[in-house]
Amino acid sequence: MAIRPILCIPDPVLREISTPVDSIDNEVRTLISDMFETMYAAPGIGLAAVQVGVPKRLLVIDLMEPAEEGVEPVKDSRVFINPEILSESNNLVPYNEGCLSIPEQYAEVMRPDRVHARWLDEQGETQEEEISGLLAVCLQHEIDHLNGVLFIDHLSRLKRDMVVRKVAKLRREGRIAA
Ligand code: GNR
Ligand code: NI
Repeated sequence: MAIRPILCIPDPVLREISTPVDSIDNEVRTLISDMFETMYAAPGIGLAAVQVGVPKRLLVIDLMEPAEEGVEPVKDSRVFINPEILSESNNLVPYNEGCLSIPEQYAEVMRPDRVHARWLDEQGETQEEEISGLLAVCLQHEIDHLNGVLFIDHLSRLKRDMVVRKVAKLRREGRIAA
């Protein structure tokens, strides 16, 4: 197990279209466990493989609440391989999103509140589920990553440019890696 470095904007790899996982071999299994370790350390609630520089259609999610005093958080780790959105609701809801690849920036994004999704689990079994709530927000955010899309792409040009400039400033000031 290893924590892998997370790519940040404007790294062009984040704009690549990830390719389907064709077999769940040991390399993919190692990648999955490294992604969980990287996500928990960050900490974050989701991570797409492309964020650690591997443009494969694979993402992990754990909505686990941050640890409260004296209470062990319950892990609820989920793996989505080659995920597809089969249909989505017409009802858009706002959520204040952040992204580990866009450090310290948050903005409200509108997305469908429910999606019908299909994917392969870690065992290669097909799963299909109606997903809502924070899981729906996070899954759509992660699937966007597989298509080279970032949450800032859902904002107005003005708001997006502000975020991009703030991250550039953080980097110039040495407050984020590279
Ligand atoms: O940790 C994360 N939090 C989050 C909050 C609101 C909407 C989406 C997310 S995903 C993000 C981790 C990340 O960047 N995944 O790609
Ligand atoms: Ni993200």
